Amino acid sequence: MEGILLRRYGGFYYVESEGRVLTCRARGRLKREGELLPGDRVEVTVLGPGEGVIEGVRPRSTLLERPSVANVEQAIIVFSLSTPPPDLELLDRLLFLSSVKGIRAVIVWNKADEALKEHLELPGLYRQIGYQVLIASARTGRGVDGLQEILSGRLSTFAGPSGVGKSSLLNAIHPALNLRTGEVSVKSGRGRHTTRHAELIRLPGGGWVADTPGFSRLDLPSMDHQEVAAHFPEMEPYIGRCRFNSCLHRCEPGCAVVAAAATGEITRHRYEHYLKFLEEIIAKERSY
Ligand SMILES: Nc1nc2c(ncn2[C@@H]2O[C@H](COP(=O)(O)OP(=O)(O)OP(=O)(O)O)[C@@H](O)[C@H]2O)c(=O)[nH]1
Ligand SMILES: [Mg+2]
Ligand SMILES: [Zn+2]
Repeated sequence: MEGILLRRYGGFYYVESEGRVLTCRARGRLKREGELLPGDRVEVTVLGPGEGVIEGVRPRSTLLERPSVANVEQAIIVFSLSTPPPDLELLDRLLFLSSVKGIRAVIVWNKADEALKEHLELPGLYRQIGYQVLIASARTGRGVDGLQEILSGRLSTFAGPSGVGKSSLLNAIHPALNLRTGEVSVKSGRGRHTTRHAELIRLPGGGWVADTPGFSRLDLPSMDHQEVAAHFPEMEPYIGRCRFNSCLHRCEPGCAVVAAAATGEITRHRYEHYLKFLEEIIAKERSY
């Protein structure tokens, strides 16, 4: 039988198959670290009522690390319009990584109920670049129906810093989940890392979502540095209009991207993050 691995706990694997959850063991090499991850499509032999054994795993369409989830189609990237204040470099890293991995990204701006004025232009700014953007509040319920619709029928993962309200949003969609949520520390303004491991949750409207622990650092993947610009959608109209074909849009003469960043057609912080990511990826290439 076919199933989807929801989570691993102790030596057991919880697999959803034909509408019920089986408690499974895994055979041989599948027990090794990293062989089976939440989101994996697995083959199961049923042994008894509610019990089975995992015999094999299908090749993955996508793989995310930290936290590890297989076959993710869509990343729900959550940031707060109040506390913790949005770390735009982390947001741009998440958008970049999703693009490189071929995973659709949706940005959710949460805590709209207490949004600070200085963050109010952010949703519009990212929408204009072409990202799908949702304004939400787990507290008032704003945007929750829209989020539910986006999650429906797909395998998604939540991502974002600690304390932005990822678990709270999931609880708002499906109160029976009763996920643990935590206070944002008054002292540091950061979340307290309430969610500790990744697991897949089956949504009542169909689809699965991984609630994940918040994080504040994200490494970029190894890739060809010539490809970096292709993952900044707002640069697309300018690429090809530079004087040199091999232009990296740093300080080359006749660069259309540099010109657009100077006039503000390309947002300053986005362009700065492009430069930073480019340097990081070049440094990675050199270290091989
Ligand atoms: N005002 C307001 N507070 C919210 C909202 N959503 C969540 N919170 C609060 O923010 C705090 C953190 O929420 P969590 O849901 O635990 O955040 P998380 O992103 O899951 O954090 P980690 O599990 O640590 O990664 C809690 O005190 C929530 O009550 C919201 O829309 N508005
Ligand atoms: Mg959480
Ligand atoms: Zn250029």
